[in-house]
Order: sequence, then structure tokens, then C-alpha cells
Amino acid sequence: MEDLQKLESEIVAAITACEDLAKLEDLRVAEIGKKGRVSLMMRELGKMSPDEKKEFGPKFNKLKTVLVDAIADRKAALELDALNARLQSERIDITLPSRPAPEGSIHPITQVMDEVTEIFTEIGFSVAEGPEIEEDFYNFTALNIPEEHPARQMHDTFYLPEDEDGKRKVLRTHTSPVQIRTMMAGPPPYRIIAPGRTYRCDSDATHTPMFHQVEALVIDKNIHMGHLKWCIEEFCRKFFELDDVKIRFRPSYFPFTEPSAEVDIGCAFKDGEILIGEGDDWLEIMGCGMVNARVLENVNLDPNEYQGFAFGMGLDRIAMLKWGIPDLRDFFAADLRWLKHYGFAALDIPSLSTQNKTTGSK
Ligand code: 2U9
Repeated sequence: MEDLQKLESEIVAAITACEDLAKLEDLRVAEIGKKGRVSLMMRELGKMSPDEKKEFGPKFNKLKTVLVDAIADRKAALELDALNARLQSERIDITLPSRPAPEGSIHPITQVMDEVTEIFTEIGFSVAEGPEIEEDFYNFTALNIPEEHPARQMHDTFYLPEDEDGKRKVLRTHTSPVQIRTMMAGPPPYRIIAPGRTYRCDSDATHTPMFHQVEALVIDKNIHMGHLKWCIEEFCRKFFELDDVKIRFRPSYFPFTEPSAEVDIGCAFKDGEILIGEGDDWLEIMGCGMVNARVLENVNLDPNEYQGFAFGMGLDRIAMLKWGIPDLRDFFAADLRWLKHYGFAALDIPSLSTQNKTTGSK
């Protein structure tokens, strides 16, 4: 009897000291499993006299019950410990952002290019592209800027070294060669915009050697200046998000358009700021005109049959105007603080899509 009591305390102590589930199972098999120590002892009951059976039977049963319960309790405690350890190791901080914090931003020039593209594609233009290293013919001659023409000097061209044929390619000084290539590639009508990088050997507070332009070209039968005027007004309304814009056409000169004009937008210069759509001041935003008949002839179109208009603007300049960015040179300084301040979130969509919905990132 004393032995049974001792055995019970000994096994319960071993169970309580057991530190992992596998060892606990080993212990269970060794003590109360089919061939376990206690089970084998219980088998001895069969050999006992009825009186002994009466005495030891309940004691063995109690021993077994105590051990089964002790193992079950220990097992539950170890399982709970294991669960807690797992929860601790897989802990999720639900206060963290759901995805890694966004890094980087869309450059204002990319944003302005996307917005301009959206406005023009919405009214039926397609986007055309061409090489930045251009042949003299496409950049100048076809556009009615012959050799020795003073306009060539105006463009401050970057020339590449002469190639095998003695020809000097240029970094395109405007995106106009894209329209020449488009017209030479297939028949009219054309309704295209050509956004992209352009280069002029010029550098000061308002000029960088590389800058961005978007030009538009429409050629069809019976196209006149009224179409040009509507297009430009519509663009300004959408781009500056104004219902009512004041636009002024000032006569000007470009070799590739005749007549030519510069376009001013109504604004107010107030405390060093430019407020578009307010006040009585004017600010030049683009150049335009009816495509010069000579340019049409250069691409084998009959000017009596086809006419059209074109306009061009500096994207860097209109980005500065729209968001009040003061210095052009900062656009290309790769200053992270500047980019963080003026950049757009990657999922910001052009302003046309966001009008009356969200305010964008600014
Ligand atoms: C073809 C025929 C005509 C494109 C035009 C302008 C007027 C113009 C300047 C704006 C600011 C260049 O970036 S800027 O310095 N552009 O004023 N561009 S008309 O005329 C064309 C183009 C292609 C075949």
C-alpha cells in the first residue's frame, strides 16, 4: 500500500517535471500504456485472491485515474504553453500599415505629361513618338528652316559628330520632326500630339539644355483657326481646371506656321505668385499657327486640299505654372526633399479623371 502511494507520488512528480509533449507521451506509454509499468502491475490482480482483489483493485484503479488525470492536465498545460509561444513568435502588429510604406514619387514633369496626354486623347488625338537623335531634314529642312536660315541659330542646336556620309545628326530642338515623320508615313487626316524630350544649348534660370515639349498637329480638309482656338481653350480649361479662361492670341512668327501666334492666358501676379484665371495680367503659355503651306508641300500634301494647325508648349513651364514651382533647375537636381515635396503618389491619376472626385496629392 505504501509502495503504491510512493509510486503514485514518483510518477506524478515525473509528469509535472515533464517539459515537452513528446517526453510526456513516452512517460504515458511507459507507465500506463498497454505494456506500461502500472498496467503490468494491474495484471497481477488476476493472480490474487478475491480478498486481495477487493483490497487492491480500487487502489490500482485510483492510481490509474490519478495518473491519467495528471497526464491530461500536464498535456493541456504544455499545449497551452506551445500555443502561447507560437502566438508570440507570429505576433502581428496591426497598427503597422497594411503594405510597406510607399517610397518614391512621380516627377511633376511625368505627371504633367500624363495629364496633357489624357486631355488630348479624350478629344480625339493620338500620341506619336520619334527619335531624340534626329536628322537635319526632319528637325529643320522639312519644317521650312533651310540651311543659313536665321532660325537655325535661334535653336542653339547640339550637333553630333559627322557620320560616314558627312551628315551631322542633331539632338532634336523641338518635337516637330515627329509630326513630319508621321505625315510622311501615311495619308491624312492627322490628329496627333508629340510629347517628349527636346534639347537646346542654353542654360540659365529659365532654360535647361534638356527640356520637355508637347506639340499638336491637326491636318484635314477645311481646318481653320476656329478649330485651333477651340482646342487651345478646351485644353486650358481642363488643364488649369477652370470653367472660364481668358485667352489672347498675339501675332508672332514661326517658320513652320503661317499665320503664327503666341497664346497668353489671363492671370494675376500677386505677391510674387501667379494666379491663373484671375486678374488682368497676361502670361505666355504656348505658340501656335496654321501649318505653313511650304511644310505641307515638303511632305507631298497639296495645301489647296489639306490645311491644318499646330501648337507647341514647354511642359516644364506649364508644370511650374500649375503647381507654383519657382525654379526650373530644381526639376533636374535629383534632390530627394524636392521630389518628396513636389512629387505625386504613384496611383495619382491625371487631373481630368480626378475632377470633382478627389483633390489629388497636392
Ligand atoms: C509641324 C508644323 C508645325 C509647332 C509649333 C510652336 C508654335 C511653339 C514653342 C513653345 C514653347 C516651343 O517649347 S517651346 O520653346 N513652340 O511656339 N510650335 S507652332 O508647329 C508645327 C510643328 C510641326 C509639322
